[in-house]
Amino acid sequence: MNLEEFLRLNAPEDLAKVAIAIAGKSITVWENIPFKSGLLADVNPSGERQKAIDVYSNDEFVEALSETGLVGEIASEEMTEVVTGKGKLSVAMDPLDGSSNVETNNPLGSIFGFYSSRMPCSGRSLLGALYVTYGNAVTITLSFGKGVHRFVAVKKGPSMSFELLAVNLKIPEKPEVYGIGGSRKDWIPRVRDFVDTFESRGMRTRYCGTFVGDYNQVLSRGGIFAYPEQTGKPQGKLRVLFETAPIAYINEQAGGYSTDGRRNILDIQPSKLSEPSPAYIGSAPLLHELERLVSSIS
Ligand code: AFP
Repeated sequence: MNLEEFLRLNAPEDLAKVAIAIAGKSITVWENIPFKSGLLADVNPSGERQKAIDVYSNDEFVEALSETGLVGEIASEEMTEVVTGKGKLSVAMDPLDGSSNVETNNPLGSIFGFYSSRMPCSGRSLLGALYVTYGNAVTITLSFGKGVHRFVAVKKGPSMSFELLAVNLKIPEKPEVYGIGGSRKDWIPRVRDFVDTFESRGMRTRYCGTFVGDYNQVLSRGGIFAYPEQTGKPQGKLRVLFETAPIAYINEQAGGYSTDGRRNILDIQPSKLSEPSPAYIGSAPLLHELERLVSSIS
């Protein structure tokens, strides 16, 4: 079954159309990474001036979303203001997550949250979320409130099709991997102490430096991805609206839990579009334990 067929049966029509538009455009973005990122600085098939890959992917997804006619607001990590349209949906995106990994060919990603309210708003307004990973294959992982499902891009004739890879993904409760961003010396002491217990629990470190690449392996293997509160950087790095709330939504649909250390990430009400927050995301038992520990700071 492909993405279109699956969504026709399992998602509201407007969200299905928007997700299909994103899927199509993700292939264009992926195909253009070597050209638009400067990897092949001399080779630019369209002959246009080299654009930063972030700006390029932002413009491509804005175009795809706008063309659906279903979107009222688009907010992006790459834009200071929302782009408005005539539709009802609000879409927040990180069009190219992990772009500093282009040179090393680590996985990259794109993240989308579909909100029912005007932005900024909390994750409780999410109607669904989707992320693309550009790794050894291009995959889409999504949820529209009825479980988490994954699709993989395959060539079918002259074009690409997203075929169903897995339904109802569940994050294992037993934690196996951990990836923590930022600098260890700057993590707040309670986080550092908690992370120090991981090896003795049989967990192994895994970190690629792209949020969705790192989250993807936590979803498959169980464990935690975090970008913690740090001394001198109490809000961490990742943005609530574009990044952590959409992934927290998917993680919750997969049976996991996500916290900023004190409350569910989905309950954070950002006051501006690009507001960051500390983020700890993963297997429910481990994440509840972390929240108890961090929130007990007097
Ligand atoms: P870039 O898009 O600038 O590469 O940042 C990626 C990111 O926002 C997120 O994808 C990673 O989890 C996080 O940064 C990694 O940050 P550190 O390099 O500070 O660990």
